[in-house]
Amino acid sequence: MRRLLLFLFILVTARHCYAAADPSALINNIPNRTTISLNGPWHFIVDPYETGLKARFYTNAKPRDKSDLVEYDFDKSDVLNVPGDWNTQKKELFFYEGPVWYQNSFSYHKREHTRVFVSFGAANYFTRAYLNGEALGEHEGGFTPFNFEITDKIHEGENFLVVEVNNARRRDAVPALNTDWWNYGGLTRDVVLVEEPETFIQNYVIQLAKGSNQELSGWVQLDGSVSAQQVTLEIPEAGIKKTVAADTAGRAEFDVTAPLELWSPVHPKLYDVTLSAGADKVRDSIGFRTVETRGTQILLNGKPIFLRGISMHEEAPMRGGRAFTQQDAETLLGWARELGCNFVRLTHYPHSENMTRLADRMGLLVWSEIPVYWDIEWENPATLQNAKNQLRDMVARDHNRASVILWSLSNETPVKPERTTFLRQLADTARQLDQTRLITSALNHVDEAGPDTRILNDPVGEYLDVLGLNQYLGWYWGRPEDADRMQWKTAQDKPLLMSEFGAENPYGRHGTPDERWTEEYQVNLYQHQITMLKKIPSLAGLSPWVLMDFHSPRRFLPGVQDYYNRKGLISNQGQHKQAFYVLQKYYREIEPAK
Ligand code: GCB
Repeated sequence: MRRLLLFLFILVTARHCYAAADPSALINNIPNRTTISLNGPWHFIVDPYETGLKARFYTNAKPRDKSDLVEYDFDKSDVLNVPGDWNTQKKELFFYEGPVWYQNSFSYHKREHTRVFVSFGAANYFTRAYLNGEALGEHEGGFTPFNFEITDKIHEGENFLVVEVNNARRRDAVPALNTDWWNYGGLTRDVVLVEEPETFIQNYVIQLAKGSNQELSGWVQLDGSVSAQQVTLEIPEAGIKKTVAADTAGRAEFDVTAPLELWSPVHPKLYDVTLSAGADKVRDSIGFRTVETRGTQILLNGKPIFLRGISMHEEAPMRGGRAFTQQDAETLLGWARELGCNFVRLTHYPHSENMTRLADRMGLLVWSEIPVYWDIEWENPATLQNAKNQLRDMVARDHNRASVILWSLSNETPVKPERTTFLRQLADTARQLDQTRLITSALNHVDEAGPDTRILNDPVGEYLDVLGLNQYLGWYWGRPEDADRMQWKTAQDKPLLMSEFGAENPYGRHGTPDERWTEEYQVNLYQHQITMLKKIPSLAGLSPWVLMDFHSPRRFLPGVQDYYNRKGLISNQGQHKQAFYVLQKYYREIEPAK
């Protein structure tokens, strides 16, 4: 409770002067908690001039009498569906960037000895939340979950939440002003009330200890006044039942040894895990596996694994807009499976928890990334703190997912000392938060060493376990055929993932292999890239760009792009382009026999 109050205090008082990294206040594993959904239609007011704060929209005022002046009325305002971005729900909001105020009334029946929180799966980008006119707090970052305690503010009977969500781009934000994806605004993931006992399990990690395939090691963090209590871990199928005492800060640590069936893409074994402490009990489905590197190899459960991957945005197949449903996750990851993947790169920000949980069940390995994208304010301490917070909460949500093997710190950031210092600090933070996963970044700083040799040479590689390389040979430079002769080296002797390459064309647009914007060009490029990739000794996998066409504000070509980046192997309507089958064939060839 004290930690939560401290966190809220910092959020409320200091949007731009964060203190040192605070522990995450996140309640994890929301899908398995006692929750009441607040999803559904919410009234909204578009507020381009930010009038709402001064006009105190959060009070949801009504005129007291017929002479009273109130210049807004949520009840008479239109509705948006939550979850969902506003851009694809209302035509007139497609290009809108700025504040939108949401309001939702709900009734609640109070229960004794129960604490109540409101949890947001994500809201893009900056959020201020109020319950019954009282401020709950603020949150920055468009893709990480957050929660506020409302125990003392929630009323018996009728209540109203007002939430301002502002997706205005800012120079000091993460990401900053420029991205190649649509800036979908809004309450883009589930909003729920969470009910917890007075002292409850706020978060926990139960994973294999680094370097061991039998020893489970982890911690449980309690929140509440009776912090020093017993915590029991049960994994019945593995014969594990262990009780340990939490310390006065509510932290309990576990070390248990048991023979375990290890999780892997070919055997995505999940165990039912239960944690109990006093009146609280939390269940989860957790897989156990090890991941490490040896020289230029990635080892899963001690054995080298080649990552047959694909990059993807969190964009909804068919209907468009931000993806959030279980069906969206099933379609996207189902396509990855059809392609022959054992790995997905979830770019360029943490995707919804549906995705990582489904990846756990399907046996897909995951690269999960924070939106430190292109150029941001490397020298701004608030920007660094913001990136750290997003990293912290990405980890806090998904540190029990066996599928997640890579935390990515950034994508295509320009090489300069202040950026390298920034990323080094993020790498340190990632290692403090999680010693069991690998750290990576998608890099693109390449030196020429002769006409046909390129060296990935980025000082940030020193701080990573795995090097990601985005290279657009045959699209942004050179011709697809140049790939046949190209040799790739890396400044650091570490596993290399070709994290992006690709070519752009709408589904069904045909021409010769040298004609840009055609399926044939994309096929040609994939064929030559694959020839090249096969010759890179340190290659540990690839995740070409990209699974499905996605909306981008930087792609203008009429009749070809129409505000879509069309580098998808699948169109946004689900049509498979010919290059899909080129990559599928390669993946089938290299898939080890089961
Ligand atoms: C990149 C970026 C990705 C872009 C892609 C492109 O290098 O990482 O976000 O969408 O190139 O299509 O240019």
